[in-house]
Amino acid sequence: MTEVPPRTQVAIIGAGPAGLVLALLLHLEGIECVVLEMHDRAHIESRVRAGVLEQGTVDLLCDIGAGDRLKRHGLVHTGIELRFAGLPHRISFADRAITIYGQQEVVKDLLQVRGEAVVFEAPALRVDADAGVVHYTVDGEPRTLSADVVAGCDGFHGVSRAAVPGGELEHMYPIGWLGILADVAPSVEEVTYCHHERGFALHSMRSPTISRLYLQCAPDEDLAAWSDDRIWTELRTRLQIDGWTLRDGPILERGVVVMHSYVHEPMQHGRLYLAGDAAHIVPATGAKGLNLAVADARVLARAIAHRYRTGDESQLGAYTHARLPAVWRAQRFASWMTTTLHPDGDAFRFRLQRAELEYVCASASASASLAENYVGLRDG
Ligand code: FAS
Ligand code: PHB
Repeated sequence: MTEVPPRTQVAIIGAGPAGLVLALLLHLEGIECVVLEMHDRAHIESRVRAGVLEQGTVDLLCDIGAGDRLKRHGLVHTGIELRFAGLPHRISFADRAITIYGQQEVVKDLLQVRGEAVVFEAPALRVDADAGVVHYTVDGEPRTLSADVVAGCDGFHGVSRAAVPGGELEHMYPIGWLGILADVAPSVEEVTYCHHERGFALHSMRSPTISRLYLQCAPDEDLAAWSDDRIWTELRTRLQIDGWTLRDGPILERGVVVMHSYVHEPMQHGRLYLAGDAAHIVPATGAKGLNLAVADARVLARAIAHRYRTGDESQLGAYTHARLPAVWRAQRFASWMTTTLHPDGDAFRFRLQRAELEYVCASASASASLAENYVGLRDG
């Protein structure tokens, strides 16, 4: 978008999955919106993040016309693997599935369909939630954008959350993930979570030729201390089972993320509504972050459309109430996955984790519960 109007119906801060899905849903309802994104297009299309899409997320992206490439290239999985004590254990999703498809591909697809609503390199500086005004800059020039509704979809490090007074519920895990994207065919069929004496490891993928792998490390791990050899050796050691080999290859991208749980209550104030990581962070072990962001956008879009169709603001008023149960369900599951799969050096807790994993793999109801939470509860 070149010329930014001083006023619109809905101002959206952030062109991540939450902001872009909201923009497209509002467009399909004939509601005007402007998306302010601080980075340029190339940056947000190259950012490696999530990779696991729940069926509800896939269905929504397809329904709004951003699912063609996802349907062609997404890897549909009907289970995951848990590995511990040198043995593999498959958790079946029965008649349900997840789809492996890179978050940056989702962002590319959404920009393909609704990129014209986005103003790039337009960082928001401050939000006046009562007045519905966003203060931002373009080429360093201060500007304002007024709107009936402001959607704060600017992630955990954005400016929107600061404009919503309320409670910050948080838990920092003493756990980091050293993640790599590698130019090598995956060595596993399905996403594989591994509990090992030396620490957690995860083997995921992005395509039949690109692998995504993670190693448990310290939250402040020094990436420079990890040569490619050391990374592959540690992955091989932790993931090893008989009759299986981990293929290695050139590392395309690497980074360290901290395992963190966070919920901002309420998720709204005045004309400002928070969606996605701006309102909540779940540790990536549960693969829920992207899916929660898209589900927030769906509920917020429905409430905004109802307001414009009927003049009734009650659904907007109940937005936080509508979203928090799903947010806490995801927090519960992601916290369970994180505390069960990451050894912390304590021998007793390690045996408890093993007993938990053995129970889940031996009990039909426990593994069904894991599967149900992993693929996403039907009313996510
Ligand atoms: P995002 O952070 O994606 O988008 C926010 C946007 O706002 C960004 O484009 C940012 O540039 C912009 N912005 C920020 N401040 C701004 C300002 N002041 N003005 C204008 N724009 C501003 N989730 C999963 O479900 N599965 C996974 O496998 C998974 N892996 C992850 C791996 C990593 C390394 C990380 C960091 C996260 C991972 N997540 C995963 C979680 C992740 O996917 C987030 O939940 C998801 O990006 C949330 O989407 P949004 O809320 O749209 O926020
Ligand atoms: C990923 O593919 O990046 C991925 C998969 C599962 C997770 C987290 C990340 O739990």
